[in-house]
Amino acid sequence: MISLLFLAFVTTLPLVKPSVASKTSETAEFHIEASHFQFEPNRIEVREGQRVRLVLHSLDGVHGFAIPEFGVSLRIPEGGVPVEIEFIADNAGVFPFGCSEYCGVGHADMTGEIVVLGASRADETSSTSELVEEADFNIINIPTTLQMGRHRFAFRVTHRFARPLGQGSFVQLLEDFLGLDGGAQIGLELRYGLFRNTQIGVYRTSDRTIQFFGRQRLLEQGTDGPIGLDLSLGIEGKDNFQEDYSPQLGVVLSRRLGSRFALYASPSFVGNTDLLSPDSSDEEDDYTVVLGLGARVLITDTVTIVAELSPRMAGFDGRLGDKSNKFHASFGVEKLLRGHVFQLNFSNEIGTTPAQIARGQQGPEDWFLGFNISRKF
Ligand SMILES: [Cu+2]
Repeated sequence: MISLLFLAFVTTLPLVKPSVASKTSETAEFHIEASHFQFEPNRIEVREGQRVRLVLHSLDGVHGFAIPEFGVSLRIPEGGVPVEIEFIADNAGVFPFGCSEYCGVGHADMTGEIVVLGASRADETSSTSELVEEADFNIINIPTTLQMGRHRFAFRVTHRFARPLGQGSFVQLLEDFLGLDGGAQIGLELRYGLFRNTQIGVYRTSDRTIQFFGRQRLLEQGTDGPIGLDLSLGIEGKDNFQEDYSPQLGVVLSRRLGSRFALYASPSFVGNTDLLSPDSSDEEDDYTVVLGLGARVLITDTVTIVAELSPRMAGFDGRLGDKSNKFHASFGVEKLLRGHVFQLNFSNEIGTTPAQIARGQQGPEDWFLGFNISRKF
């Protein structure tokens, strides 16, 4: 500890700004933006014993910033003038920070946390400022528990090539350029942070389905216990939300294990899934309970392997008769690049909305190429 302090002391001695690269790599630097009523980012991750430099500025009025655990407390002036503070994260754990200057009605919401990873885990940890396994709001199709800042936007494109990868010979597939010539199911999604823990959005797929959805944080891993828990609500309708409405109600459970692995379970009820029965007088089976299961494994600082399965637990079981009632499965690899998440994925169906996944689709066992791109604003 003494030697660490000494090292930290020595590395900060030359206060001339352009510091040597090897020295800056010792210090974890974060730029934090304060505004009514949030910090962005509101979660930072460092290693135990690491020197941390925070550069804070306000987007509007006066705010404060305090991490009681490390004796950090300072005032952030209005007008965007940056203020800096340095400290050593000499204790492992998850510690809250918050605004220390009363700034209005949402003042109490201005909180966040600093994750200090224990020395035993330090070597397997990246110095990235976010927990990258929650880089996006969806694993592939099913939701994660990633939260949005209040009044922030996110945009997402989903694209599923309609040509099965296994159809015809490999040469034919190449001739069709891996399915790029065969049409696609394309989805566009806009998401908005209504409150700090509440997000809403709208998603439209090119078969003219429109879904409205919302997600509410109930529990946050670390702060509230060992898991993250969100409530998820939605309704989708076909023909531009004109018919065949499917209400959706579910929860999303997440569990991060270390800094590179996360597991998800998302049981949900999807109504009006059996559109094929000629007369829906038998309403008892006109719903499906889907258990969405997902995993993310961080391979490098910016590359994640993702996978999900959506087995049906109750209700309408996919297609009628002898047709396949396979459940949705998908896997992919995603790359975080300059604020965008690019994901290349393979799915056994081209459906992407909750009702499309619950209903399933007819057809032989096959796989479809697709990609997702998302961007936060
Ligand atoms: Cu405040």
